[in-house]
Amino acid sequence: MINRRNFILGSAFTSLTSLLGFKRAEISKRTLISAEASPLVISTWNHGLPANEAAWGVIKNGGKAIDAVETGVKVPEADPESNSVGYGGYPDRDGKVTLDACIMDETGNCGSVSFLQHIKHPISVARKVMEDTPHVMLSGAGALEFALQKGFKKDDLLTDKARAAWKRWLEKSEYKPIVNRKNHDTIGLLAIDQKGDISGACTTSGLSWKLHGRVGDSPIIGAGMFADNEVGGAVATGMGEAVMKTLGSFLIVELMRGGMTPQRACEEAVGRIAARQDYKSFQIGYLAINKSGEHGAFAIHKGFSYALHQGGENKMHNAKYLIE
Ligand code: SD4
Repeated sequence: MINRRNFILGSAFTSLTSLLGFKRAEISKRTLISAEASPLVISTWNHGLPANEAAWGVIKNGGKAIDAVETGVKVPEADPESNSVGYGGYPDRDGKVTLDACIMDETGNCGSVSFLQHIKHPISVARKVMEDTPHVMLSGAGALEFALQKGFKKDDLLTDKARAAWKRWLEKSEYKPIVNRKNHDTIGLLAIDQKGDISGACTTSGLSWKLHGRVGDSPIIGAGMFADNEVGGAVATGMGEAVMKTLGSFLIVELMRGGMTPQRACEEAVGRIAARQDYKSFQIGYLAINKSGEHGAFAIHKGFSYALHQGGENKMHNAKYLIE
C-alpha cells in the first residue's frame, strides 16, 4: 500500500533517478567532446614555460595529467630564481619561508599542505596527503612531520638572495603585502592528457613579508585551484585573500558548468572581486580551461602573463585585464 510518506519518498527517489539519468546522458555527451580535445598544459607567469615543458614531457609519452601537473610545478619549486615558489621564495616578516600547495586529479581527489616549512617540493607532499591519507589538508608542524615520515628531506629554503631582500624590507618593515605585477608569482598549472583527463596543481611561498602563520588561497581547494573532469579547471594567482573571499577557482568551474566559456568565467570571477573589494590596490589573475581544450585568462591589472603549451607550441601570452 502506498501511504503518504512512501509516496513522497517514492517521488523523491524518482526525481533523483531521473536527475541521475540526465546526468549520465550529459556526462557521456561531454565525454564525446573530450575525446576530441587536444591535450594541453597551461600555467601562470614566465616560470610557466619550463614548467609546461616538463609537464608536456609526461603527456606526450602518454602519461597522466596528475603526473604532468606535479612534474611541471616542481620546476619552479626547485628554482632559486623563482621568488614566490618553494626554494628561493621570499620569506614572511620573521624571515621564515612557509609554503602552500594543492593538487587535484581527474577523479576529484585532492590533497594540500599549508604553512609548511623546510620542504623543497610541497606539491609532492600534497600528493602524498591525497594518496596516502584519508584527509585533504595537513598544515604546519604536522605537515612537516608527515613529510619527513614519507622520506622528504629537510632543507634550508631561504637563499642568500631572498635573505638580502628580506633584510632590505626590514629596514622599513612596512607591512604592505605587495602583489607583484611583474613576471614572477605563484605557479598554478592545469593539464589535459591524451585521454582527455584534467588535473591541476598550485604551489607558492605566498605573499612576501606576510604575517607568520598566514595561509593564502593556493592550498585551498576551490580557491587557488579547482578541477572537475566533467567540466574543466581553474587556477588563481595574486592576493590570496580576495580569491578566498570569493572561492574563485570553484566559481569559475561552476560558471563553465553553466555554459560560460573559460574566458567569460574568468572575467566574471574577477568581476565578483571588483564589485565588493578595493580591487585597484592588488592584482588577481585567473586561468581556466574547459573539457574541450579551450582556455581563458583574465586579471585585474595589466601585466598578468601565462604560458600555454598546445598544438606543438609552448608560448607566453598576455592576459586581458580590467584596468591598466
Ligand atoms: C597567496 N596567491 O599566497 C598566493 C600568492 C601569490 O603573489 O599569488 N602571490 O596569496
